[in-house]
Amino acid sequence: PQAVYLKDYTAPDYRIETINLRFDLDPEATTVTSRMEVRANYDPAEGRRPFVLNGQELELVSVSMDHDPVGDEGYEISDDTLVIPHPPAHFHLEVVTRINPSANTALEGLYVSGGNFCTQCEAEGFRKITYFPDRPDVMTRFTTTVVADRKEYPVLLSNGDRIDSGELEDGRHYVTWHDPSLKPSYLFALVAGDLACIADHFTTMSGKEVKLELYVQYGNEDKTEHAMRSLKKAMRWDEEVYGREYDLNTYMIVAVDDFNMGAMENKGLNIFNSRFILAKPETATDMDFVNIEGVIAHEYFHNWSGNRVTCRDWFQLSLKEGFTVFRDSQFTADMTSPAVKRIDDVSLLRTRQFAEDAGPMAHPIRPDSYVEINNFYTLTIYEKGAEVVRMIHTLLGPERFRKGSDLYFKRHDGQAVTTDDFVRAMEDANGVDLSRFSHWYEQAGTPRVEVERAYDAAAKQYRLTLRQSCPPTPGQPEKAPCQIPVKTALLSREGAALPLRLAGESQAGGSERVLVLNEPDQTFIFEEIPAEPVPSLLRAFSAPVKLEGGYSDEELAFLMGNETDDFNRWDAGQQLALRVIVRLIEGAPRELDRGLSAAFGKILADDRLDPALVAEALALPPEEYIAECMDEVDPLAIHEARQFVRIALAETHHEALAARYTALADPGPYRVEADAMGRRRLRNACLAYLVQLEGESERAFAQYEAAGNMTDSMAALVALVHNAAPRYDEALQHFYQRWHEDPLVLDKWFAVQAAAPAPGALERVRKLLDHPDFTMRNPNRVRSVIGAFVMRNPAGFHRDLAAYTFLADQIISLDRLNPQVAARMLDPLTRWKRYDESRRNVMKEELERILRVPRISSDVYEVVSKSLA
Ligand code: HT7
Ligand code: ZN
Repeated sequence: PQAVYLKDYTAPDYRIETINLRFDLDPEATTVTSRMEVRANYDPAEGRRPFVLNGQELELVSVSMDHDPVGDEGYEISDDTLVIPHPPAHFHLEVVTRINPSANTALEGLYVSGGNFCTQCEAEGFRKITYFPDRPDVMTRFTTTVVADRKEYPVLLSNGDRIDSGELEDGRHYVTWHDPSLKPSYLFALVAGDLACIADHFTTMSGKEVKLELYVQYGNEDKTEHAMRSLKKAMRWDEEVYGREYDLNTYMIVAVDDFNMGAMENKGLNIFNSRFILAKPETATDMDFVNIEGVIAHEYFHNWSGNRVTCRDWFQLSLKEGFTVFRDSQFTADMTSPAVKRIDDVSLLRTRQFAEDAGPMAHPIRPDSYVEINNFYTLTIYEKGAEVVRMIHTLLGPERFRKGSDLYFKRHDGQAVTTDDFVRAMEDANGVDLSRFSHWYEQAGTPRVEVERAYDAAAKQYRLTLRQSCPPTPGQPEKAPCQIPVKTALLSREGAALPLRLAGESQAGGSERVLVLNEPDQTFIFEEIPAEPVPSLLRAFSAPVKLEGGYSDEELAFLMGNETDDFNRWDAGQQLALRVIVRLIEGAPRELDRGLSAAFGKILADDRLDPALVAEALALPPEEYIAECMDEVDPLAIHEARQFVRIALAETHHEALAARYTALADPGPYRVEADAMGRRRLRNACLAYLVQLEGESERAFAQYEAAGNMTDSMAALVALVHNAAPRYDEALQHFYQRWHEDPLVLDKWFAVQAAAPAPGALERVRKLLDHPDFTMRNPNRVRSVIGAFVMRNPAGFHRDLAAYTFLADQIISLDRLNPQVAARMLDPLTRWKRYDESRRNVMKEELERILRVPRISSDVYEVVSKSLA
């Protein structure tokens, strides 16, 4: 496989003015007729250039140009292109191809899911449907006719407006769609099937009526209310916060069971993994409800950040994904709790994105090269990309950021642009210079910021020296300093945020400042500080960096009790707990740290605090985050030390945990509102501690039996299964009997078992793979068993070296069916250098074995070869 480089980008040689597509649908042999009007995008006087169309796994039936058939001598065909060597400057081209959607197990292009046809074209799936210059800067207007058997496929959908429909012979019918917007091929979509439609409507800010249609399999209609409500909330929010209005007459969403990722923002016809649509209290947890709202919003927001303004090439992926994740995180913060949302986002970033940035696949948010673009839908592109947009927001403030986004959308509407264009719009709208910011786009790796503090009592001066560095990453041995906004306050020993006056300023300006670090090191001097303060740094995690604040345990305890920034208060607790666990791993005596225990007790008892935040504060850092902070990772030692602290906290605070658990019982009807969810979250956090104690498992079993919603039911089941508590098997069996016909709930049943850390995990997972309900063809099921085991169960997975061989075997089998999902499962093996010698050797051998497999996909090849380099 060959790498593609950003430096080789050139504008397309041909524009497609219009495309007319006709699909004669048949599961085994679908015929696709494509008619394009094509025009040279270069000066034809300089000589003719070949017209190159991408195509993969297509059976070519015929080619005609300007209505005349073209014989084999008139074109060149390879495994992935069709080339017309000397076309005129303007012509019409008809290409007829045949494809087999039911054999498409990779779920890219046109495939069959649950008996229905659907498409997935991002990033390069359109080339598996027909020959086309399949790149995001070739934008055109699509008219699509879908023809299929009326009985089997009564619903025929594509992008835009329905402009024609009718009956054909042999029981077939057709619908023609015209999309008035200019769009790249990756936003094309088609759906055909027998689906229930839930209809609603939305009046936009200018008074336009938009039809909203949600398509699901019959029987699931009662699980769509939350998705529809979320869509309307997202549409309103985007009008209010970004001034963005929906442009088409209809917004359609289709839920499918077999989907490689979460959802896809196809213009006017989103296709979703059913996991991010279907929910009712009996089948979905609070987390599912919140995620559904977030994903619906994310895809909706893409209508502007992604569709109306799209990416010039796939190196610019973070242009749409980073910005859209930032927008959806603002939305979720507004709909739920800003502090909880920030904590959840930063936890994800620090546990998973930081690891990616320190591993063999590390890449900048605007990569320089890739072998397989599907491997670049990463936490770096999405989450770090969103953090970079957030830093621009922090530097400019909300009003100036909005001016920048208005200019960006106005200037580039209908265009395919770059991340530089985004930053330039922010600069031009506000007359600021963000040129130092470009390193965030160009450099991989997580910067470190070290803090040195000094207080001069005589001069009443406080000096903060911030020193930045960034470790080398593959292909980038040296790093330039980044522009890092460090939101800062100084807290007096009484806990008050002091007024801040920097040296050179005539008067104090507020009690919180964004210090902008541009150089390798910089000193900030604060005047008139009456006594040595405790600095509150990087508030709300104002930059995606590793901060080394040099805090003592006492200072961390002080911050836990006195910080006014919710995120930093939570983080002080995490840092203290992390330190305690690391000391235990390093051999400290097995005693519960008194400071940590006291802080835990204080937070648990404080019923004035938001219960959701209390639940966050009681949680110990995840094992993956602890691993991130260690030089050599010993997953079992991490698990044991963390378990020791969990059990000791439960024993010490048994009564308080039980009292809080009882007091939080919710007698009212189930509500999906932030306050009710927060109460359930805290109650279930208490249960998770309690169930570890002798005699407490009955409490979890009783909750399991009494639960009237999936949140409580699942929390009890996890508590029982992950502690191998008495009667856990009974609960599992009951759960299976009750839910085995609901695929999304059955995924939870598989996942809870695959993520159980107790010895014997590998054998249990092998059995799960033999279960009649397991299938490699459904990505959700693969993620719920293999994914949960290898990515959410570090102790279970790393206990037995044979698990590495097991994972390699699964990847090899899965790669034949679905390379995209197979490549994602490789993640834990790519970290082989972080472990002790015996683990390292076996992981490396398994990676080498994968590489020797004949005809391995480019997806798996890229990840394995980079991790062995
Ligand atoms: N933009 C979408 C990405 C996506 C995707 C990418 C590769 C293969 C399959 C895929 N399904 C969806 C989703 C999003 O970020 O909104
Ligand atoms: Zn997205």
